[in-house]
Amino acid sequence: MRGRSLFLVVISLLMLFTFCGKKNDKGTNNGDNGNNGNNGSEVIPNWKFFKFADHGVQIQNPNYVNIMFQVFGPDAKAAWFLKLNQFQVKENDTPLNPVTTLLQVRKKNNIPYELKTVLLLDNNAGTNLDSLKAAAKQFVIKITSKQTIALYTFADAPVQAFGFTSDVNALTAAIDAVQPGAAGSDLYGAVIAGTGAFEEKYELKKVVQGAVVVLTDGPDTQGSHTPEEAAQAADESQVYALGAGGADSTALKQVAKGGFAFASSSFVNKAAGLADEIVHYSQSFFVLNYMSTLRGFSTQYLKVTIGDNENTGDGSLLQGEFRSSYFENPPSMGLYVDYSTGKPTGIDSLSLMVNDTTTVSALTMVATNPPNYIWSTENSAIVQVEQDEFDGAKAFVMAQGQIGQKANITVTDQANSLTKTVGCRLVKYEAFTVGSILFEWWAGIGSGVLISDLRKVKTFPFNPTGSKLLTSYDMLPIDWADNYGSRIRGYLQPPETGEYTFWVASDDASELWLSTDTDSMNAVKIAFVAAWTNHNEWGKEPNQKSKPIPLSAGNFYYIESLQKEGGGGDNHTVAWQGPGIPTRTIIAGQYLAPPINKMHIGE
Ligand SMILES: [Ca+2]
Ligand SMILES: [Ca+2]
Repeated sequence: MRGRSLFLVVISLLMLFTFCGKKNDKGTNNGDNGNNGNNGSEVIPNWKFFKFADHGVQIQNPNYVNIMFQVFGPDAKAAWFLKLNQFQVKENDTPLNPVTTLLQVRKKNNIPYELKTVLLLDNNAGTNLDSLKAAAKQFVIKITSKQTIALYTFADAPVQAFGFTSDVNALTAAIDAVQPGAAGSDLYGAVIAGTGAFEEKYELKKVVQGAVVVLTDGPDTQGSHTPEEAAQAADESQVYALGAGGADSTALKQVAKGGFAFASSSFVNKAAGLADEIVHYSQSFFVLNYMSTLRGFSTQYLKVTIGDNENTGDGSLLQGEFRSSYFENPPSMGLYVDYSTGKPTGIDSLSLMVNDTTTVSALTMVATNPPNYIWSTENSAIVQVEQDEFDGAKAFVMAQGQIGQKANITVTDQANSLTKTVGCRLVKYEAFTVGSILFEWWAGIGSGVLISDLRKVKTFPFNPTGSKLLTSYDMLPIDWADNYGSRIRGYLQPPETGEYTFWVASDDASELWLSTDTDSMNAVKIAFVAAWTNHNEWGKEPNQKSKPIPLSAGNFYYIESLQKEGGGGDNHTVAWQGPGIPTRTIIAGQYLAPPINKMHIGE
């Protein structure tokens, strides 16, 4: 971060398709044919036994359902080779039509996926370190796309030699640099540290899986942890072990549910084999994606099975549910940037603050193939574009030029032969100060009770009667006048990334507008009061509540509400709920910032 705050203006995170956009990434196009991206000629096992591991159902606007799971075969081996036509999906016990719903299977190359692998290298004194290092190097050289590896050594205690990286040269150098350590081998401690080095995550915008690989040629002699402790830590994770001569095979089998190999010779080849197993593991993660025809507020039930599955017991059936509350018909086929329900055609232009970074997201609507995005810029001296390493649908746009300069950015979905260009214009950098929001009022403008009665006033919006800063999104005091209109506006900075719901309450009518960025021109009406409510009465009219709106932590979004008072009581309040705001709460000043040039008004 630079001296001043750097905004990541993440606009619309509805990542209906969030796919890898890496060039020449094998298996990226055409729905992933089941190859592991590593060796296309690999023999496909003739298994008849399959077991699901459920990672949940997630829905996306306008009507996408994503079922996330993993499949294992006999002996808990990863079933990496399954194809779309081997899965059967039922909605409410009715088989899904795979054609009309555009049912697709997506794997790691088509989603924002990261495989984190911890390589634990035994370096206690007396170890045949050269042999273990050769095996470790053979392992890291087989790194695949979307995989990062961290290196730990364990003699007296586990020590991180290199953090998670996809840089094979750096890992190889780190392996070469490992020196013999203390006499004791902290094997169990290493397994505990390795399994604790990552956190698995199953969200559409980010899937993280982890694996641990132990390379050792001796037992745990250090003794600070028990084999039971190691087995308990390993139970939560996919642990693989490779033991050379002298290794404690009983102990390793106990912790290595992912796979265990014992080799006194051909140690290096076995390490490469483990690398393949781990890739299979990552390839056995599936997302079934389709466009549901179901609508309405009901809970819908899903079942997924695999044809000809000899497993009829535990894990043979995957069950899930979702609510179709906000499902709607999708817009026409095309490539959209920053699509959202409030912005159904996405954006065509973008105002960028000089020296600032903005995040944009591509979406192919009604894709026939899992998309494969490439981002580019017309002029990198003005606007630079950097594609997200793990989520190719996303790009970081950096304004490098001068105020007033313009340049286009373009995203191409190669898999669906679609292109979208967004015009970028550089504007002045603005720094926001959180803590309050601007309240403006127009007095003596008649007894009308509609927002149109405020809008038609000549002094609206540029010449309010007065203004002051509010320390929360609540016009206080209430019931203070008649025949006036008010506007509360500024910028909202959510504490976490996720979907937020907003409510507006007012007397008399009101409208609540929210932008997809800091530009007020991009604001859309998300909620309103048609008649009037009591102070902080949120449920009188259904339209007081917005749909869930995806927002990104730390970014600023322009927010504005209008209110018109005729006579009697009067109030004007906005509340929200979402990540970090567990219950519906009037928006506090710490999440609000007033417009730059109005900060000191009324103080
Ligand atoms: Ca009044
Ligand atoms: Ca009133």
